[in-house]
Amino acid sequence: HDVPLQETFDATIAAEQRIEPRDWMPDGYRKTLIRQIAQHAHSEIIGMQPEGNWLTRAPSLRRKAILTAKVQDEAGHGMYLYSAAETLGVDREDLTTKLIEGRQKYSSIFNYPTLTYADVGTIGWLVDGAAICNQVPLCRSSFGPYARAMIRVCKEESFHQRQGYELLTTMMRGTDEQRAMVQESVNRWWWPALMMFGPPDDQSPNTAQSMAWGVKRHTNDELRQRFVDMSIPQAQALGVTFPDPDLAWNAERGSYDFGEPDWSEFMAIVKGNGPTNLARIARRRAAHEDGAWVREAATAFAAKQAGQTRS
Ligand code: FAQ
Repeated sequence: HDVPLQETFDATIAAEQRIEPRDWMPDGYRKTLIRQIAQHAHSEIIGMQPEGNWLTRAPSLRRKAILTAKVQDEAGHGMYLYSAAETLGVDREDLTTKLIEGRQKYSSIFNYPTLTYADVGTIGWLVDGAAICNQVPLCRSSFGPYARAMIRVCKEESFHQRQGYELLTTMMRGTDEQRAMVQESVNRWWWPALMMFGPPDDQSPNTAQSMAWGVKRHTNDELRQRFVDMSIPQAQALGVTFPDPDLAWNAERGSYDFGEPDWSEFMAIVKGNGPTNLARIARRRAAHEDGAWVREAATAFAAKQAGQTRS
């Protein structure tokens, strides 16, 4: 009764059921998941740096506690995601090596500097907002461990998004100088946030296959549009504008029209030539090297424990 492996896989995908680590899967499916999950994990880990920059300068104990919790959550997300990638037969150590050697990508958004404290709020609102928009559908991704990891990640990202928006509303109730600081920050982050969704669909080599496999549930442009539509009322409530003269309600489509992000800037950043790419990787490399003694100690301790169990 041997059903060919490919047929079983195709039937599982067609029935909207989950592929699990021990199931047979095509090499391409495994490869694309490793690529996407590793890139996602690296983004969470590198993503600690821009906001971590403000930990020692948060304006109050409350803000510092919130920001510390958020940055720690990002580390946790990286860990769940590396674990999900490991179920596909790769090793976290190897993925980290690829990241610090520039052989695997991380999100373009983390290659911009955090120049003012308002950036902490804007990142929460727009960057975590974009991340949620992209990741909620990934809770239905066809690969079980990835989809399950996304559920908890999304719950935590919702808290991150709220803390950012609440921070900005507090600043908007402050002085003119604080309001100007929020608007200036939003001006810098709006276009990079739109680029998080990836290249336009007609320039996205992976989308069609990833949709067919149920790895992705929507195209890059669909999610970008959804994000624009949900962000505009939030901006109005906050009292800020987005730096796009082409933003306009399109009654026919029931959506907002918007301008074209600068894709040459996106390509430069993805290739490693953004304003902070080198510094981000150098910092990650130093943290990894400085942590070598912890890994050695943990390995020695585990070996000792294993020895004791045997005797
Ligand atoms: N940055 O064919 P596609 C967070 C690459 S949220 C850099 O469209 P795909 C939370 C892409 O890898 C951020 N590279 O690719 C947080 C591919 O290159 P490759 C992380 C990008 O995979 C908040 C090439 O361009 N979230 O961390 C980007 O079908 C605050 C062609 O692109 C995720 O990773 C980009 N923006 O679609 C943490 C979500 N876009 O690999 C701290 C999961 C594309 O062939 C603080 N990932 N590329 O060499 C995804 O949903 C997808 O991978 C996309 C890209 C939508 C990002």
